[in-house]
Amino acid sequence: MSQLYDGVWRDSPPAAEEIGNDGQFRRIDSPLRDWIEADPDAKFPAEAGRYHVFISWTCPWASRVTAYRVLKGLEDVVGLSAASPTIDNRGWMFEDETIPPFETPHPLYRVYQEHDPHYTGKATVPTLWDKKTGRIVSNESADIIRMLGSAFDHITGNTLDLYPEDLRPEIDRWNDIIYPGLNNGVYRAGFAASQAAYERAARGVFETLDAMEAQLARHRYLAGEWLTEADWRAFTTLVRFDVGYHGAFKCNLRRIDDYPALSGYLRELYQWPGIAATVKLEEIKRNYYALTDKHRIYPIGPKIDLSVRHGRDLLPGQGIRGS
Ligand SMILES: N[C@@H](CCC(=O)N[C@@H](CS)C(=O)NCC(=O)O)C(=O)O
Repeated sequence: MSQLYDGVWRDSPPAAEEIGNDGQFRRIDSPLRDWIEADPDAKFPAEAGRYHVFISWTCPWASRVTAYRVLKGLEDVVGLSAASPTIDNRGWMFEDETIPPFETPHPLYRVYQEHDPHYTGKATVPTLWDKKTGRIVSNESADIIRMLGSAFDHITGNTLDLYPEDLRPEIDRWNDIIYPGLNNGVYRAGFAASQAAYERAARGVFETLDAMEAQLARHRYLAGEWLTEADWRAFTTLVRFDVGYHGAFKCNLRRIDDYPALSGYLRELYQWPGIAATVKLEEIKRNYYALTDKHRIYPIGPKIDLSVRHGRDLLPGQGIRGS
């Protein structure tokens, strides 16, 4: 993968840390981890119109952020630029609306160069940018959704709580299962460079889906009766599964559509007000096959209709706390 070396963008083979001798894919930790806070004296205080997020509609990590932007009513508060669907050796490209000081079109790495002219590392979506200081606040989606989840509440008046204090142990427990087993598990299967590494990762994906199915057959949401962060972190991988990971990443023991509870749950989340507009299934499919098919050919199917009735209202559940 290409990346910046001392501020210069270079084509390079995958970083040695990403594919080990054992053929296993290991995701590199996000290096930029600052925080937006409600406190006006914070280093990055929450302010309407100050922050901007660079995303790709195809990326499951960036989609956590686009989902939260909708759920928390932040569309007019935090700006957004969406990359062109596929990534090439320039990295993600922004060819439509973007913001000063960036020219149109510009690659994502320009944002990292602006942040630090000597930056070394990858340029990944989502990237949360502070227009006022010209700095990147964070490029870690797990942190960004926590910030969007509460830091702007006094500005928007939206007090929906996706990480309620009393449910945190249960949410954290599911996040700790779903991140390695599913969110990153599909990537460890798809980017594996040995048969053994692929099989271990792909089998782990289905063990995780089986555990989720067992929970969701009895409970409306992962943490019980309330829809929380754990569900949205699961959602962005589940919604990509049948069109992308099942074929392009060879996670093909079963489809989500084959799981009665998981498929209804996926449809409920997809049908949540505003969420469907953040899911671009055709772009997602093309991007995953562009990553894995040497001719960049993507399949004509599967046919998916996520607008069908989900039937989850038969289980006890109360939506998002605070609604
Ligand atoms: N840990 C990061 C991962 C982000 C990430 O890997 N994004 C991918 C797209 S799905 C990317 O931008 N990759 C570009 C690259 O690896 O050069 C997060 O959750 O925010």
